[in-house]
Amino acid sequence: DADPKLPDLTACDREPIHVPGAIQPHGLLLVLDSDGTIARHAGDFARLLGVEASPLGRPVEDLLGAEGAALLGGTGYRGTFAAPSGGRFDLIAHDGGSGLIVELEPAPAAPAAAAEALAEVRDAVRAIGAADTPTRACLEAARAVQRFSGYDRIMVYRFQADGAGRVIAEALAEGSAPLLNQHFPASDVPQQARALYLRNRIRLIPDAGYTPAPLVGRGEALDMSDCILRSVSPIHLQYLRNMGVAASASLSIVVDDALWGLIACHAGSVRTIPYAVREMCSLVAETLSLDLKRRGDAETHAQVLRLARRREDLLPLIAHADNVEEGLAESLDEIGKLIPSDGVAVWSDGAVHAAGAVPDEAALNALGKWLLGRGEGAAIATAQLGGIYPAAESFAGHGSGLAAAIVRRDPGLVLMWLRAEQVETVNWAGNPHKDDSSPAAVLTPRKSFELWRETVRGRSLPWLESEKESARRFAEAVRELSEQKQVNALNRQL
Ligand code: BLA
Repeated sequence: DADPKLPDLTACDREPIHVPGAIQPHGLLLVLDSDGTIARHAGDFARLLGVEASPLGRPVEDLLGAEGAALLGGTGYRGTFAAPSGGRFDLIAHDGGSGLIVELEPAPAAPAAAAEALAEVRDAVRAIGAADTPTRACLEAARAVQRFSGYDRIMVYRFQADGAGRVIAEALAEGSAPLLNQHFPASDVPQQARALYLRNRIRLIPDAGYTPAPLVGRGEALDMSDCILRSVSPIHLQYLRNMGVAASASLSIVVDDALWGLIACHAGSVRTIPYAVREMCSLVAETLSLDLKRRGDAETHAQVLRLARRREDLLPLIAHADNVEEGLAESLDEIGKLIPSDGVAVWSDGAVHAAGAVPDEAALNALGKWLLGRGEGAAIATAQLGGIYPAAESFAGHGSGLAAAIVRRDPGLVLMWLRAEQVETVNWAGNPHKDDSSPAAVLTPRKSFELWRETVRGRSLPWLESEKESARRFAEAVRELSEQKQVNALNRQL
């Protein structure tokens, strides 16, 4: 049953976050008619622009002055201007369907010179490219974003196939609590938010304690998907406040048109990231995205070769034994290494040989019989064995995932690779939450972790295509060896 203290997680996926009808009040938003009059607006024009009267229906020059109005006439970043009130603003515009959407943000007093900014970005790009592992590349990206933004904790948050996420790299200011290696359930970043983050690749919440400024003026719900000032989900704001986070930003990492992860940034006090600095951070996120794509392709290729080499090294050992059953039993550790797994077992006509983290012998024996009796294909790979083989639920963490291949049916010979439950794997790596003394508020990483635990009960990490392929090929090679040995034995008898 659902925990009544938790928000309705299915409802989270339905919150229409692209039409909040309000902005964050650190900036101003205008929707202009085709003749340049103000059709809708949001924000405190009196405080930020010194304009007391309602902006509705007025020509945009009245508010922005000649210098500001001169920036209109195109989309994207249009530049910075001094408002009649004296304050400087960055102006960003985009086509909002029903009219031009213009966003104004207070501009920094002393922006960095272009040469300096470029040099900093170039250093980051080089460090990402030169990193020796993908995780290290993520760390370099996090460090660069930390230098540029001045935020306290920059995390690279990676999504798994099931939508859950994990912090895989982190750059921390002194005194900030680490969140490295923490896991979070898919519901922490709901569906529609992920879809939006593919389209609009940067979010900024300079003050998680803000009061939304409502959109004024008539019209259909305004789609704010591309607005940097978009007011964010109150549930997420509560989550941030519960974590002690006063300001947050995130950048999308997109690989092969899918949301691979986020660079998530936290600050302990209210803090904005001006437009030019956001652009620097975006370049880092884009560079990391391309770099991960390049590394991913190379890694898949290398993995296929590595698995093939291990198979080739192993087969002569098995060929050398009197029979393949004996050869397999003697090479259990090597067989285990053919595919990343926690345990391995060979079921041979009712006898079991196993190594690593595996269920007990009786359970393995029953599993081998069940595999032979299934009468389906010769290979199977599942990350949730309990879903098709209920007895797996008694394995207690061992063997939540199974990749198996039938070498021969009569007499039966079955190879099994087992993966532990993800929770179990995390426990082995050290539960990152055991020292967490944060208040037991509902929307916190700690509660998230518990939720994640529940969602991955009985599930292992998924099997990659290359891993399934490796299992199939190895079983095939063993079958050939076994047939060869039978032929040889017959020849000797003749
Ligand atoms: C959005 N949730 C987000 C975002 C992140 C997270 C990074 C993107 C918005 C941003 O830039 O701040 C989640 N942030 C995390 C996690 C960590 C972190 C896991 O720092 C870990 C270190 N969130 C919940 C629950 C719901 C929920 C239970 O935890 C719903 C019931 C909703 N999260 C939610 C919504 C958004 C969100 C609706 C979209 C916010 C928006 O863009 O309007």
